[in-house]
Amino acid sequence: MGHSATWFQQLRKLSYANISGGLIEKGQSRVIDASLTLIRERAKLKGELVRSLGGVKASATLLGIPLGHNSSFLQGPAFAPPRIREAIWCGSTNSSTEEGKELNDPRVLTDVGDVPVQEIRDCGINDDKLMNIISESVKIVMEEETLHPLILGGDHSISYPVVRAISEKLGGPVDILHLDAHPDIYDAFEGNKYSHASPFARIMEGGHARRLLQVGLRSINKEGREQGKRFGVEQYEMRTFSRDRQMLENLRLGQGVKGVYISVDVDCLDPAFAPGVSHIEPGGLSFRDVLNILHNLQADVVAADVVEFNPQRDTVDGMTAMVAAKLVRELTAKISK
Ligand SMILES: [Mn+2]
Repeated sequence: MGHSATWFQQLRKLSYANISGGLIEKGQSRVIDASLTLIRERAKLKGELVRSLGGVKASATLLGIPLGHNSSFLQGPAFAPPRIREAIWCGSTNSSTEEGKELNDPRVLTDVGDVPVQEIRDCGINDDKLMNIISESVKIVMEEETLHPLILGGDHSISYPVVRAISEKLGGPVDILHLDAHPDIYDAFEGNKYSHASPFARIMEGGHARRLLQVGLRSINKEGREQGKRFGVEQYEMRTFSRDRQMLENLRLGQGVKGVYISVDVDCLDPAFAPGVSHIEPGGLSFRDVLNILHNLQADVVAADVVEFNPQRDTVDGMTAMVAAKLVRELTAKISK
């Protein structure tokens, strides 16, 4: 990333020298078109494959968004998608989900690759545009009606353009189940409205969610609680989890809206279960707590994300990669129909 910053500085110097803005913009749009074209063609192919196999309403479709620069602390989540894919298909376990869905069946799980975030940024494209490209990529996947996005983050900033795309494409708000140590609802963080600490402020302002349930919270300050009240967020903190458990393990969501979106920040888990995250916050959920919440959730889950896995902080045997991969596997079971 230091490399692209340097390259962009060079580009700017050059553009001050003699290159017209128009020339650079034209080049940027060609790169954007190429990026979207690859996702579109892969989505078409996977959509055709799933249709030809028949009998499917929804296949979970992996779309990686290797973006880490909106993190306030470490940027490692940019490197997560390939590590998660590797762990999903790792030979140490079989390809069946806990409730018996077969992941190697494309009617259950398919993949359209990554949004080439670094390549796009390397061309000097700013975050306003990048967020639109992410939204556009999600909508392209959804053009194939049987393909339902399952997003591999990336830091949590990606949830805003993803949820925006989903609610725009479906034509109304969704309910969101958000598992996280943090509410990520700052109006802006260190001046960045796209910060990974702010996506849910953008989502709620935009009217993209009706209900937002936050579960696993244990690092929340005055602004986090005030913003929560302001947007009518249902915030469940770890300090009262033993009291809330029964209810949270029997949720029913999404009636009267376009569906349910699940956003899982890996740091919702206690660091004993998932050490490979940027913000280590003790006192979190167990992996089984999370699975109980997901398995028992009654909802039409239309899409989901798994974010904030930081491979640069993982153990040498990639334990958190396996944790993130199992979250993806069990979310696949939830999405596919
Ligand atoms: Mn978090």
